Amino acid sequence: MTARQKVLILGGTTEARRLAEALANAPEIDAVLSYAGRTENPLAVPVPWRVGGFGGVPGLIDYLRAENIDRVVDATHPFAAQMSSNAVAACAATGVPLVALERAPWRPEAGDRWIEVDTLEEAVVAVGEAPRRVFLGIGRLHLDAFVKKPQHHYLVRLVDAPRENLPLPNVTVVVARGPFDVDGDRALMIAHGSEMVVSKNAGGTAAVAKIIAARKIGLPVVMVRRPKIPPRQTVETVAAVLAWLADPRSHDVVSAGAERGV
Ligand code: 3Y8
Ligand code: NAP
Repeated sequence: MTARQKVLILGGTTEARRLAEALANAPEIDAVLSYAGRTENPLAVPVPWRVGGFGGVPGLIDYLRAENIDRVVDATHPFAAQMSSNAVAACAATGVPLVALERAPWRPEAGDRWIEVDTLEEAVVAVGEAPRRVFLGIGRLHLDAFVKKPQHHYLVRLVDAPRENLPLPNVTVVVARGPFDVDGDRALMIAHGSEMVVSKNAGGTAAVAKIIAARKIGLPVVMVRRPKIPPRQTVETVAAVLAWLADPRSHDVVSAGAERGV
């Protein structure tokens, strides 16, 4: 009879929600899912959830100890690099085993016209100088990067309606929460005369529609590569997380990781 395990899921993605759904009925596990509080009404999940930052690495260490967390699953988005980095540091400091649930990046396929860049600042340059109609599928948090290119018309998709005017003079806002579908994104881009798409390489299925739609229409895509994240054990499926949670040896993954010097 193994003791009950308390599992912290760092969430905010489709995979995190699916993991929460899988753990809701797991007999030996008490899961809690954590949101940053970026959106007004995060989707409910069938396990207890919390909203808001922890207060950096020290705050996360305090939370892990105060809540007697036995395992951490980092199921955040590949661009949530600060959260993921904090999780590596806090789990190393407390000895709490950590695994990341992360989807593979998208790779260009036949017919794709990708312009790959390392940062959003490089994406702004890649859009070019001649006025264009650009679909910005990158959310709200990094729109400011495009203020220096007011000559373009931007189609911007947000999870929540903006509370104040966006900093872009020529902008059309679409309020929608994914997952998205190819026909819907294709129709959206055609309706707005989009000539280019800007996207993060999120991977997974819920945001890929705009990439496939751009391929079908023949639009170029400025694709932002993922930020670097410190090394940690990573899996790509909910099933692999369940196997990791069930494996008593993964209790010492932190020490094993330390031995390997990762
Ligand atoms: C708050 C939780 C689920 C999770 C759904 C996934 C899929 C749909 C696609 C486009 C791209 C974008 C954005 C996107 C997608 C899923 C997933 C994903 C991209 C929610 C959610 C939270 C967030 C935060 C939000 C960011 C923004 C990014 C919009 C919930 C809906 C662009 C990323 O307005 C804001 O402040 C939005 C902020 C971080 C990126 C940015 O920089 O603006 N996600 N998105 C999480 C929290 O508080 O911890 O509200 O329910 C989750 C999802 N968004 O349950 O199925 O798994 O990736 N999210 C990107 O990929 O580029 C939209 O429009 O094509
Ligand atoms: P980030 O830049 O890596 O994190 C910034 C700070 O936000 C973190 O240091 C932490 O604050 C807090 N935070 C982030 N994720 C959190 C979580 N799940 N629970 C509690 N606090 C969290 O993160 P981000 O890119 O803004 O992403 C925020 C959330 O949106 C995450 O849940 C992520 O999974 C989700 N999301 C992001 C994207 C994206 O494109 N970035 C896409 C889809 C979903 P403290 O230091 O105070 O702990």
